[in-house]
Amino acid sequence: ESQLVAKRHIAVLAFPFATHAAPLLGLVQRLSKAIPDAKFSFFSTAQSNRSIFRNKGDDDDENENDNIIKPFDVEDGLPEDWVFSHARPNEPVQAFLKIVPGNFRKAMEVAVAETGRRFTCLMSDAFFWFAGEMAMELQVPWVPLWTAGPLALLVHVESDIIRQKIINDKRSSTDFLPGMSGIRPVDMPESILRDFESPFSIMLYKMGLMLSQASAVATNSFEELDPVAVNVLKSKLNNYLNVGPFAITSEQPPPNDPHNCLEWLDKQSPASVVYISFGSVIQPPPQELATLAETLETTGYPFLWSFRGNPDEKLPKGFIERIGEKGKIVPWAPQLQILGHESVGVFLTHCGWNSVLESVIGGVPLICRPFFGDQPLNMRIVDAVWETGVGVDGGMLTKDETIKALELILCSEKGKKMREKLKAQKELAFNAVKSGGSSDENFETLVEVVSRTSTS
Ligand code: U2F
Repeated sequence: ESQLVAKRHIAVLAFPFATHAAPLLGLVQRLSKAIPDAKFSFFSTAQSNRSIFRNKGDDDDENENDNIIKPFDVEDGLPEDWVFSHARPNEPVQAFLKIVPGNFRKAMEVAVAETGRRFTCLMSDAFFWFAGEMAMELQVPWVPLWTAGPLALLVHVESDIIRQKIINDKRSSTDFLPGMSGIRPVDMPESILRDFESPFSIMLYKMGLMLSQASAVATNSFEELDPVAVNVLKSKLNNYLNVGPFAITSEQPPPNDPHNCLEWLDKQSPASVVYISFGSVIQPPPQELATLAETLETTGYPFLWSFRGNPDEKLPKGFIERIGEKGKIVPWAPQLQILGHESVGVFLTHCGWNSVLESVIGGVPLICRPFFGDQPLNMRIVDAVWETGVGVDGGMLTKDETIKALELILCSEKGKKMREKLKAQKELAFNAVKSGGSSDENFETLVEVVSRTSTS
């Protein structure tokens, strides 16, 4: 046993849906370079592991890394003959949450047996509050990664008081909380004020309670982006560490551009193109897709659309033919490089946190059409606090509202101002990741916590 103790072995428990596992793996790759004697066992579903480990690239360096970061598949909880249905998109998440943490425990035993090393640290997606309990049992540090922004995290940490003041005392904003002035009930994730009972909401609630037990909480952001929320969280959590933005701290694989989006962008004028993406999972309802298509056709702005599902079936008849070279619709796009391309003038987004950060790095103003979770909050910060985009309140995009937002960003002085503000944020981001910057120093602390062993 004593022989096993000293060797670092870090378990990493990933949430295998949306853009969660890939940023966690990116962080683990950075850590593995900083802690060369550690082994990392990375636990996710077979499907998730296949997709994120394949995207890692395959030069020699990476192969060497494979011995150090080893993927282990955990059960996904779905019947063998299961097929995805757009009518029940949440099925995989629901099935998965039913079998945690047992599926993780099983795979973790395999990893310990295979490596001959017991775990010295437990990293996880912050969603997994039970990883905090597992770490306590093992008497090792728990280091969760929160993949969204600081304000969204603060909301979960404060969910009891928010529920009490807004639901019981009928307060109309969260001004009573430091770091949260100007946030309205409509901006809150549904799990806080409405949907209390779903397994997902319960998980988020328990996460909010458990995070104070973590040895460190990492976040994909940088302190200067939302200093007020960051400071409140620093006072509530041990080692609250903003170590991003990951888009510029992690090595990015070369752009994967089979549909030649970047070549198409080269042919467009500067700051003229509308880039549209609602992230990795969301498909707006049919009526809204039709309205958006009509709006693009009427206004005539060139557009690049990363489209989930089959556009021939989902978009109005004849739209694709009529648009011709004016628009490009692809199943997946190299978003980071697209947002960094000078032809892109505006990003119509669902406000997923990764997209919001990537728009800062690219300096592209946003039109925000949030759907769920942290997205309405992200919209509120972009629109009302940073003033780097336009929010769409009340759900669906209407034609008038979209035209107005496009004109404002693409053709008015206000749009120019937004770009200037984004330029300043971008500079702060690059300063944060430089040697001696806030994210760089926070990463050093993270390395220290993750490397702790019970003998050190
Ligand atoms: C969940 O977000 P999503 O995965 O739906 O969306 P984002 O956080 O915006 O991340 C999407 C990522 O996928 C990339 C894009 C982002 O890094 O660059 N991408 C791409 O490369 N090409 C494409 O055509 C489309 C996307 C959740 F829904 C959000 O509410 C959370 O904020 C988020 C983080 O926790 O996770």
